[in-house]
Amino acid sequence: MLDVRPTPQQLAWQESELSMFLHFGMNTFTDREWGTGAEDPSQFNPARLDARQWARVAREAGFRYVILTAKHHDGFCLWPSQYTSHSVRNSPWAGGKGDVVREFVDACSEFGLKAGLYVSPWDRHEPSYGDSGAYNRFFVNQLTELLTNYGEIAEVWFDGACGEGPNGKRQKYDWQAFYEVVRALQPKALIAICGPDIRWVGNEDGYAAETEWSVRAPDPSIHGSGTDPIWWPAECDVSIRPGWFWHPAENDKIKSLPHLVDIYLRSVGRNSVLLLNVPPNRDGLLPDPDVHRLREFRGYLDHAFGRNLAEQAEVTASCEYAGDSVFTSARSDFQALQAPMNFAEPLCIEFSFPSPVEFNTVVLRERIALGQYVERYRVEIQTAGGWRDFSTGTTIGQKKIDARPRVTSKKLRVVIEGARGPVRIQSVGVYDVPDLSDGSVRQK
Ligand code: FUL
Repeated sequence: MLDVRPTPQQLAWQESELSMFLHFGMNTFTDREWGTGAEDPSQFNPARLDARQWARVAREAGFRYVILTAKHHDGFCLWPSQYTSHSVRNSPWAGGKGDVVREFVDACSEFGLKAGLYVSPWDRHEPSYGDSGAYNRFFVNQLTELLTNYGEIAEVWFDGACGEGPNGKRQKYDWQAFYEVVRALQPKALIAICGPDIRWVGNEDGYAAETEWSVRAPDPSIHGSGTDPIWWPAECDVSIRPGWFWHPAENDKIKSLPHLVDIYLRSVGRNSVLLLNVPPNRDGLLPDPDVHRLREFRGYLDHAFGRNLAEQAEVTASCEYAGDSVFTSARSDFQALQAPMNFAEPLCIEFSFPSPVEFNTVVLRERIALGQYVERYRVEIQTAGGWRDFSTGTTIGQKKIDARPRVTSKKLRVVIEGARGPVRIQSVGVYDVPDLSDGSVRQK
């Protein structure tokens, strides 16, 4: 039997569901997505920069982790790194005395958010780039600054992009050295994407796959020589705008509420964390239209998932409960409902409502602190002609959301038909989620 479990940091991160990405830097001022590294630091001047506004907006919209691009591919550093002149120190902003990373981490801690940093190994400014040993030392030095001087950093996000060096040579990154410095200086930090703790979902549209395991085979280039399965959960990154950085021409191209909700359902609702990018503008502020959309998004989620209809139901299950307290305060929230391991009978949890209920969405959760096991399930409703499928699926994990056409039924059952080990269902949610086109969605 597989017994692979998340670390406490991975678990907290998966349960948080939503992370915010902040792409901000030289590109914000030059209207580019990838700077060349030849930009003049004097171009960086966010007149009204307010990291507290970023944090307030993130907090109010329900995000728990926020990740700032401390250095993007152009090599411009949002902190006054002592290893390069290509930084805020040589910009007019705050008279060259400013430090965006400092303002960012302070604002995160004030608003109870976990701070993460994106640090691009690809550096188009640094002359040593392409001279592998020298550049790897330079990068470790920069990481050391970031992981020593700013208090707790919860996530380090390594992008895999690796461009051509100025001398025509290709840089070979020393990933193991990068991981070692993170582990030594911030042992609790999650290392994401080109990292051992959080896996890139494989696209930049914000969509996970229907089947999404947090238990995976290790990647030798990241995890070394071991072959045993590891806990390596997925993150879905996507921008609220077409680009990652702010561009004036994209102010009216913000993703619609239905689009964002679809992304939520196909990321958070498929056992992944959604990392949504919201780029600050040239003032150094999150723009009004984006902030407005985030408020709509939060308002919709609160409204849609505010009332779990399963709580009114009588619940029976075909298996033993581990522990004597079956239900917590919410009747649909099970503490370790455990199925027999051999699946002589499938695990079945049945809900009987006092009268027929209308719903269109079912939310299943496994108790992933103890592992991820379900590999096939079926949600059924009772009709005059007998039981019929509401939805069928494969993996559940931290959260699986099945949104389907609205049905009316007096009974619903969740049947776990296949699993890799002991199944622990954390909770079942039954919701009647407002249709986004019918005008029933209101802002908070
Ligand atoms: C990519 C980068 O090249 C993009 O500019 C952006 O930062 C995205 C999140 O990762 O690989």
